Amino acid sequence: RLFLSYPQTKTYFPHFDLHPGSAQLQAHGSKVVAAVGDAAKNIDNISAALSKLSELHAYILRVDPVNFKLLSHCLLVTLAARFPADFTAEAHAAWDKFLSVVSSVLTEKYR
Ligand code: HNI
Repeated sequence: RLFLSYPQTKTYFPHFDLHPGSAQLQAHGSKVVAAVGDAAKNIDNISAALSKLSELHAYILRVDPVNFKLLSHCLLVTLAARFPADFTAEAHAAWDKFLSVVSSVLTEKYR
């Protein structure tokens, strides 16, 4: 969804097979979601839980922070589409807040 809705994000993945459902995309999506899971399990200290990833995104990958907002939006839309009954206004607000903390942590080393 990220690459289809916001094609500019593809520039970070020139080495990937970005066709919908590709094995590489599935494997990568699963790593990303596992990291979101780590953040949820360490919700009191997301900064420490994601510190390695924060360094990777800031110093090595140099992903522009705007892209984190785009990905967060795609994650919200996906949750809403897959779990319509659970996606109440409260769940929406909570996920939005949580993903913005995760994004801040992953981009804080840029400063
Ligand atoms: Ni991200 C690699 C998690 C946002 C571009 N990213 C990872 C890895 C995880 C990860 C986990 C794998 C690390 C490893 O193999 O050691 N990325 C996350 C999370 C978010 C995020 C949790 C936000 C919620 N990444 C983004 C965004 C972009 C991005 C917004 C750019 C659009 N990430 C990358 C790239 C890689 C990457 C590029 C390296 C891919 C590869 O394997 O070469």
